[in-house]
Amino acid sequence: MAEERDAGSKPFYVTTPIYYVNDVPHIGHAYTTLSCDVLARFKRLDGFDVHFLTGTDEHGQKVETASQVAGMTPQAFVDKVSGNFRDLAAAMNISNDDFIRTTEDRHTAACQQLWRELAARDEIYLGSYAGWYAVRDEAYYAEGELVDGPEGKKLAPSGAEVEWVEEPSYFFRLSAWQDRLLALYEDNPDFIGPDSRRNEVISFVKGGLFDLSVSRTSFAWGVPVPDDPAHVMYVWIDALTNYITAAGYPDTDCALYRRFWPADLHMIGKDIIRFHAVYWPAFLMAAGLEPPKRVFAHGWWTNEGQKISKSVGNIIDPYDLFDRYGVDQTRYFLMREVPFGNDGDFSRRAIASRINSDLANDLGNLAQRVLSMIGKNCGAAVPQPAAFSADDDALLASAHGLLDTVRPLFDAQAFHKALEAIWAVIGDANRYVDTQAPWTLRKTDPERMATVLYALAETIRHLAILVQPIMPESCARLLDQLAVEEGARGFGDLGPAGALRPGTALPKPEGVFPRYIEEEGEEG
Ligand code: ME8
Repeated sequence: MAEERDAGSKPFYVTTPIYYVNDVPHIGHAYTTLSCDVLARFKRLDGFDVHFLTGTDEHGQKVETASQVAGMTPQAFVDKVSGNFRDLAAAMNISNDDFIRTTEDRHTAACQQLWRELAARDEIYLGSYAGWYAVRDEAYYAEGELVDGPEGKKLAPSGAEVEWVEEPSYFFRLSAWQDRLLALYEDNPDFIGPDSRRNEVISFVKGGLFDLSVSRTSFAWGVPVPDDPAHVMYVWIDALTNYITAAGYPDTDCALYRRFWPADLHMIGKDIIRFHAVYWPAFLMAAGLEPPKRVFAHGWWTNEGQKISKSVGNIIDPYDLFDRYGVDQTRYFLMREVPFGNDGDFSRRAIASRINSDLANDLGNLAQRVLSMIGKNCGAAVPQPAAFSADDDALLASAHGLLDTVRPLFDAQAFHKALEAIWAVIGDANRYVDTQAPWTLRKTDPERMATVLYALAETIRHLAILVQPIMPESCARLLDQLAVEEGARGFGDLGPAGALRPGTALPKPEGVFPRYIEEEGEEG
């Protein structure tokens, strides 16, 4: 169990949203999952015991309808399509520890226990719902929230179609939680990130909360309400519960739950902040459970300036990006291009430019120049340095100091800033190569050349270790070329303690970051 696994290190539990299986995985899903993977890998390298969860949301009206369109039973349909999300995770090198499907027995048990707990505490009552529902969003909307669509039609604020629903329904007493939710946000300033989302949630809650309909009777594809099988649970109470199911709930005494709940971070897109930052902590507190520590909502991608949508037909297929640009290159681009938390635009020109300038020119060229000079001039082994000059010390100090700079940035999900800081050191190292000109030292002062190349190799070791969370494959290749053993690639190996040992034989260097050459006819 978890405790046996790693009793000494600190736990870190990070989750992605669970994705609706009816959709084909696209860049948006890839983005959320990737950001969690980057964080999970960073934390593991930093000595944490990480539990990283992703999975699929398989119940509800939307999925039921999709199964009917496919001419399949809902169960056969979800069994078939949930694999798409598992495959995407594998294809982009995602290091999740668990993959949850809401149709699993462990999840039904968790949902029903949570429901019983809420009912026993009088947090749920039977009534009837009459109002608007958007199947695409699986969300209820008040009349005042609707917006005008074409031909006088009323639409959800997201643009989704709404239908009038009237049926018996259980309600959760959300209206009673306003003050306690505001106190939660007040007492935990980091509970919601970024700040713009925090402000949005606080003003929504200050505006007053209505009791929330939490069951449906007009379709059957969901978790049955305990003792009232005419009702299935509202898909969001079912979906949110996945985060505790995967921590072992209802067994709150088990090692997994005690170690990992409350979760450190629920990563989500901005579209589902209300569910995670309002409903979910209210459900948990109402059931006597702890709310998560933090919810971070990232922005949305557009494609060459246009909203991504199936009907427009401009969905970005992540597999297409991996084939064309490479998995690590795509991972780097997604984490570097857009300030994390803001909306961003995908363009072919932007990704090609990142690949060619940041990866091929900056990091790739640095590694290639240094490693091939060592290969040719230092007997293909780590060179023996003499005394370091002030310039050498300055370069090494910037490499040694990087972890302290980037750790708080990763902890704040400011991935773009962390990469900026790392690339600043890459810039320093490239300038250092130019000013030290080891190729001229080769004849004039071979000892000095060895010192310069050593300082550079040691800097590259730091860079490769620190960039591993973003580009695991490429960094593994760089570290192989520096003959850094697999067990010596954690953040504990940074600094002088893990320094390269002079005389260690090095393999033949090879380029890790090729330039991207645009295909003929490709848009520039
Ligand atoms: O909402 N840009 O699932 P979902 C960035 N099942 N991210 C995007 C995006 C875009 N254009 N489009 C989608 C659900 N996303 C529920 C979640 S959790 C308990 C239940 C990402 O399949 C973003 O993270 O609609 C968004 O929150 C998620 O996909 C929605 O996935």
